[in-house]
Amino acid sequence: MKDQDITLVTAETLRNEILRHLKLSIGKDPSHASLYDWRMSLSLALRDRVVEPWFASTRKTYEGKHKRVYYLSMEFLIGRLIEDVTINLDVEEIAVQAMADLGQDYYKVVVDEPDAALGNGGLGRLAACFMDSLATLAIPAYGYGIRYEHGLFEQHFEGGQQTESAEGWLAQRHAWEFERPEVTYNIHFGGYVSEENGKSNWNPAETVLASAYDTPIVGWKGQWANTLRLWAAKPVKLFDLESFNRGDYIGANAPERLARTISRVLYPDDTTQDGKELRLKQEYFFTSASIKDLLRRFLAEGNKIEDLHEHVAIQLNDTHPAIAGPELVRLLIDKHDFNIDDAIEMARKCLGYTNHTLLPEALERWPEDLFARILPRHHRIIQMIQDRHLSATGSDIRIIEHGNVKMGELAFIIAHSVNGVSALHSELVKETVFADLHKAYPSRILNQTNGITPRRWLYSCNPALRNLITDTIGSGWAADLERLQNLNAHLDDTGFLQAYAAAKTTNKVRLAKWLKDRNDVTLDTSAMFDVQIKRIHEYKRQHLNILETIALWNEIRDNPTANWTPRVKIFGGKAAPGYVLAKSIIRLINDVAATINNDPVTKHLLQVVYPENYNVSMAEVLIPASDLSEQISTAGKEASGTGNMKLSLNGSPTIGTLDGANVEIRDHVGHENFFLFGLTAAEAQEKRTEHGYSRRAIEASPRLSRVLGQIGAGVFSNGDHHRYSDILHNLYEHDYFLVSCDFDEYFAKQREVDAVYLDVNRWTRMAAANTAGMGWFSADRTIRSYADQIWDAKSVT
Ligand code: Z16
Repeated sequence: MKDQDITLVTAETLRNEILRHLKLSIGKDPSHASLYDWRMSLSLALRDRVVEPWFASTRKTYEGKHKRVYYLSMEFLIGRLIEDVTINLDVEEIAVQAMADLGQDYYKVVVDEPDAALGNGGLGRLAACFMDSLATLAIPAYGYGIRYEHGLFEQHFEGGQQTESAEGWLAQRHAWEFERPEVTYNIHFGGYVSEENGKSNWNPAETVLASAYDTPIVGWKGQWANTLRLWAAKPVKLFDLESFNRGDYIGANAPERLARTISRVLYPDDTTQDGKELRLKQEYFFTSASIKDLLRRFLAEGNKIEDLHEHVAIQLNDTHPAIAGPELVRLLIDKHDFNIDDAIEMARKCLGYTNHTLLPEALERWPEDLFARILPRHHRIIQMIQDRHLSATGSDIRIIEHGNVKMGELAFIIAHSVNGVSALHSELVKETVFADLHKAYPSRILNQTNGITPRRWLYSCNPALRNLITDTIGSGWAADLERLQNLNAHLDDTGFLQAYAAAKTTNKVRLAKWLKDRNDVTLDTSAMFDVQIKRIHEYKRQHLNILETIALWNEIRDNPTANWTPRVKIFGGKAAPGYVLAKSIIRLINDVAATINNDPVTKHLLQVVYPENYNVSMAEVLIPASDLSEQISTAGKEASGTGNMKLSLNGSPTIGTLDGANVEIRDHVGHENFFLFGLTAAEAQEKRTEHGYSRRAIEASPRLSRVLGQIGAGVFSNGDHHRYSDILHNLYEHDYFLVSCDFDEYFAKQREVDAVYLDVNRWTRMAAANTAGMGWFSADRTIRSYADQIWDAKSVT
């Protein structure tokens, strides 16, 4: 690929473009412009520079009749875009200069942008990383999702407890999108199915409009741009004038209210599904609009419907869009005269399904009566898909069972490919949730280990390390991350290690300043920054971490003059609003922080900080500053993890279990550069069959018994003995996640971490070896693998 002229821009031209937008798009004079006005003007000027490569990409795709990938996802957790676009267009210095010439601080403008937080966690962020890599690899692709009015809730702590408030990213104009009022589809719900001359007719009861908003996603060096198309729900009829004329002013607004509810808010549960009607409507709403849209594009190009699979690959990001299968079958039958068998076969050739979890509470199932009421025609089509599956395979696995429509089984059966997201997870998919279907379709399950975009998660968020890497191995690594291996030749070079440590210190100082400004806490930047950032969940075991923190505190107090390694324990993450035990864990962390941070005996050695409202932009500050990455989930429960990859890439060795992608990270960075502890997935499963295992483990551990005793005695709750009885009860009586069983080994491994950290050279070498070994985890590698093995899609050169 050769660089296009379009990215050639000077500070002067960019400055003039910003001024033009300030005047003509925002309607402001420079002397009266607010920070918001400057941000809008800069964003619009940058967006202009994406439009040419965007058009060029569309044109090439069309002219070359290239296959397109359609990535269907309920969530796209993209975060901020100014820095992302600037870096991808390679104009950061120019942008800084242009803003300075206008008397503005570019970085102040960057952090004024609200995060686009249209996702809960890993699954949504993965979709965003994939969009970045698809554009970088010049694979023609569309992301399809929902334009939620409110993204993930904002988290606050009140007396240490999580409260939530609505997020409002669209309260301000979203500078990056193009509204497409002409691109709309009618989406139907409810009603009944009638039969006429052997044809089924869906007579829906309700209709809403899906209206498109496009955001261009530009790849590395501006060589290619794809589209993220998000659907907003609007009323078919804006306003009920009849009601209004009757004097019914509330009733007049009813159609509007009903429709807009559908794209109003992102469901805040990551791994539980609550079977609510609105959620099902959201899923069908965006899936149906997306399928109709891709069919329209395909036919508009003069293609024959029989060739659909040659031009279209549809990937289902979890089961949330699994209704795409029956919807495509329905449209092929009703609009294109396919018979049911050919329609199913065609749908299968187009569809792939990615599984992201084994947790039973996360597997989507809909009460059959609800499902049949909202989607009566699809209900019947699913029965037909099931009948054909049963007779073709002799399997007895049903999609509809015990009055439930099971979306995992539907997705598995209607797709030609099913993949897990790490090697271990994919094996467990074969052995557990889909064991029987795997027997019926033995070549269907593949592994595609997750990846992360190195542009956002190293190049952009960690300029100190970025510059050192480029100085050491040359440029070009950001789009060819395996080149980081060239750092291995420098791991015994003292000058390199000193520079590496200096880059880490720069990032720790940046974080310390950020926390000072935000929360007025002071960090000792020579202490080890020990970081656990992710959704709060029992399986991720933040409670294991905080229990170990208490045990360490005890031991420092017992022996305050020993050679302790100073640590700052940093937590970040949100709990689902309805997840009571997770919220209890949050409160415990905050309570422990309040006690420990005020202890004059230990405060210079141990500190706990938990900044509220963890999100993508907070991750961009925390990750480069981390020394130690906590990846301590119960083995067999974390499908992959991607934060584990970001931290290791940024020179933060892992303390972790053999779970998800940790297994592969350890293999890539070297076993000697990874702090392993804990039961394996198989041992964990075995342990659960031993009666009374948790109480026995607690009684066998004086250290853990002491900690649990303190919590029960109210040491961290002003003498309240009951505040944490839920957690304590859970640990003593069930402990499904085996906190008690892994505790001692975790504590011991942490002391090993302490010892290595005191040896600065050894630690820095380990950190640098992590960076050097992580190239394989680029999402570019992941996307190439999907393109080869699942989509049969090619880069356009
Ligand atoms: C999610 O983020 C994930 C799984 C899931 O069922 C629902 C949501 Cl919202 C996560 C997995 O927990 C994580 O291990 C994985 O890395 C990530 O999906 C991307 O695959």
